[in-house]
Amino acid sequence: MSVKIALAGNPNSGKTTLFNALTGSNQFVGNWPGVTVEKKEGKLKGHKDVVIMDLPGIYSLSPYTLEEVVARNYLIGERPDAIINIVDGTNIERNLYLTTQIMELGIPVIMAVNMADLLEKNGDKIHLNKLSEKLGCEVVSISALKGTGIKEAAEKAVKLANARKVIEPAHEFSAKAEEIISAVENRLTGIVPAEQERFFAIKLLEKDDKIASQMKSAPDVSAEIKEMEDAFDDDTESIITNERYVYISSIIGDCVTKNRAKEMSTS
Ligand code: BGO
Repeated sequence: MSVKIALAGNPNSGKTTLFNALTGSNQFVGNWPGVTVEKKEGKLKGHKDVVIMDLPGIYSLSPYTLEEVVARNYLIGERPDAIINIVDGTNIERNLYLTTQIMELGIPVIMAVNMADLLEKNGDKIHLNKLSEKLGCEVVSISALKGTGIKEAAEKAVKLANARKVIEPAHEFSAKAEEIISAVENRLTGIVPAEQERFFAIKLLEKDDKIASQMKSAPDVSAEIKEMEDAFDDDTESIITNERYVYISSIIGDCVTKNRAKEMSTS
């Protein structure tokens, strides 16, 4: 049986370099249906039955750009067997914003922290075990440019895809936000697969006007939106963005050690 692995990451994270290294000349390039966004897929080198789907480079799974809509429609609609989330290790804080959303999709994820060569040169350290523990997914260090770690990342992704193990996303927002998300999740039982409830609950709370078309039916969550906006005195989209940044800061604080000497000499 063939296995589908999606490659997702921010623009400039090294996604194209990794895709080329993983698939070689075995690539098919076209457009996503109805839009002029490039669609690239290829066979993983040495694995006739593993397809790597290169998603457009995105910063978020929000509905604001064509690329974001294409990427998330694919992830929700086609449900790849696993996702390789490539992040630029030299810019990890910014890249984690997308990661926290990818982790909510209920699809097995492996994180490939790219630019290992630059991190080493800069003397910066990312504590992979801690990061893995915090995020609830496997994390590997790679240099897409030098080719280091990429075989290991791909093999782990194939293993995850074949295991088809559903992952439980970390619930790390503030207690009040989690309480309201959970109330919306309960209303999605039977409407979306259990492992996708968090993703859809958050999108409904964010008043994402394109998400209803991805669901059998969308419950009215205006009462929960009002409860959240009253509790935090802000609009739900800003509240959730803020919750993500607070969560990301706690991850960075625990998992990244910057070379202070280098930072001081360049600031
Ligand atoms: C240029 N290490 C290093 N050092 N660089 C890397 C690595 C890595 O592991 N991986 C990727 N890059 P894309 P998206 C460039 O093109 O794959 C570099 O958008 C340049 N080009 O080589 O394109 C990669 O698909 C001139 O850099 O990313 C590329 O995600 C000067 O990161 C850039 C310097 O990679 C983005 C770099 C004309």
